[in-house]
Amino acid sequence: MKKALITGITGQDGSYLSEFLIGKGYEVHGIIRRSSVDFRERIAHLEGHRHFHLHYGDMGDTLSIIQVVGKVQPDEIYNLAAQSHVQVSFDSPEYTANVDATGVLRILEAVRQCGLEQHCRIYQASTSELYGRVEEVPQNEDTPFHPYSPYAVAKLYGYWIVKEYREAYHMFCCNGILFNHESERRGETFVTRKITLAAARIRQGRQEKLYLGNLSSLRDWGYAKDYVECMWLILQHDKPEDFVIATGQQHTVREFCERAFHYAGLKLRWEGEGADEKGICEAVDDTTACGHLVGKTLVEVSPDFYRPTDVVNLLGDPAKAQRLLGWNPEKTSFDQLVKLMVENDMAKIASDDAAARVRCNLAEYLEKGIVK
Ligand code: NAP
Ligand code: F7E
Repeated sequence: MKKALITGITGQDGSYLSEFLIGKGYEVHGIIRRSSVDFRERIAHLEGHRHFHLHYGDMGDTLSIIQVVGKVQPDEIYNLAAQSHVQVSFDSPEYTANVDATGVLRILEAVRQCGLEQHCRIYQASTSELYGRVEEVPQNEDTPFHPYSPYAVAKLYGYWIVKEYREAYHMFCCNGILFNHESERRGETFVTRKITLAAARIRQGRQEKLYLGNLSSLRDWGYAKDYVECMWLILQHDKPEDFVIATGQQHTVREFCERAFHYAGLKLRWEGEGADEKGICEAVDDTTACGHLVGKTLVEVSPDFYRPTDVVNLLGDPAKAQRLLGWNPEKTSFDQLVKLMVENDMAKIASDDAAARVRCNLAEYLEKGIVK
C-alpha cells in the first residue's frame, strides 16, 4: 500500500485529494495545525477512516516537518499548505513568505534529512499567479513569470527551489502550475464562493447587496475535483516535470456573477463603469418569492476590494498536460461549475435557516417550559 503525505489537508484541495487517494488505495497522512477548535469541516467525514491519519505540524516549524516525514516515510508528498489568499498576502507578507516560500524548502530538506530523496516523489502547489502582470496570453510552461503580489513572489521561490533540488539532487519533485480552481468547498472570501454564497443569500432574503472589487478581472476557472486528479498524474509520470493545469477558457468576475445570479433565479443587468458600476435585478424566476428584488441594485463595487497590484488576464494552455498525462481539461464546464456551486449554497443557506429556526424554537420552548 502506497503512503501519501499531504500538507494543507484541511484545505479545499487537500480534502478532495485525500478522497481521491483513498479511492486509489493509498494510506493517506496529513499535517494539521494545532487549533483551539477541533472541527475540521472539509475532512470531518474522513476522520476515523482506517487509511486516514493526521499529524500535528506547521510549515513554519522545521522540526515538526522533519518529525512527520521521518515517522510516515511517505512514497509521495503533496505540498499544498500555504497562506493562499492573494489579498491577505499584502497584509501579511512576511508570514506568507515563511509558509509559501521557506516552507517548500523545509519539505524538500526534510525529505533529504530523512534519507528519502531517491524514493519519495514531491508535488509542489505552484500557481498561475506566477505569471502575474502577464507577458503573453495564453500562458504555458515556457511563458516568463512576472509575479505581482507578495503571495506570487513567495510562490516563485517555491517554484525555483523545487527545480533546484530536482537538478542538484536528482529528486523527483514537480511543480503543478494550477490556474484558479473552485468548488463547493472553496474558502468563502475567494471571489467565486463569495459570489455564490451572496447570490443564494440574496435570493433567500438573507442579504441585501454584494460588494466586489475589480469586475473586469479575467480568470481561467476550473473545478477543484478535476484538478486534484492531475496532481496525482504529475507524480505518476515517468519523468519529473512541471505542468500547467487549466481549462483554456477565461471569464470575467462580472460574467461569473451574472451566471451565479442566473442560477439563483435572478437576472442581472449592468449599469455604469469602474467604481460606479452596478448590477441591477432585471427579472426574477418567481415573482411571489422575490418579486420585490426587481429594479433593486444587488451588486456594487467597493474599492476596499481593489488590490495594490492586481493580476487581470489569466488564461492557461493545458496542452502539455493533455498530451503527456492524458488529462481532460473539459470535464467540468464553466457553466456546470457555477451551477453546482450555487446549488450547493442555495441548499446550505436554506438548511442554515432551518437550523436557526429550530434553535429559536427550542430556546422559546425551553423558556416556556414546553421542553425540559
Ligand atoms: P486553502 O483552501 O486555503 O488551504 C490551505 C491549506 O494550507 C489549509 O489546510 C491550511 O490549514 C494550510 N496551512 C496554511 N498555513 C499553514 C501552516 N503554517 N502550516 C500548516 N498548514 C498550513 O488552499 P487551496 O485552495 O486548497 O490551495 C491548495 C494549494 O494550492 C495552496 O498552496 C495554494 O496556494 C495553491 N493553489 C491554489 C489554487 C486555487 O485556485 N485553489 C491555484 C493554484 C495554486 P488551516 O485549515 O489550518 O488553515
Ligand atoms: O480573486 C477579483 C480579484 O481572490 C480573483 C488563490 O487560490 O487563485 C486564487 O487567487 C480575482 C482577482 O483569487 C473581489 O481582484 C474582485 O483579480 O478569487 P480570488 P486569486 O487572487 O486569483 C490563484 C491561482 C492562487 O494561487 C491563489 O491561492 O477576482 N475580485 N472582487 C475579488 N477577489 C476577492 N477575493 N474578493 C472580491 O470581492
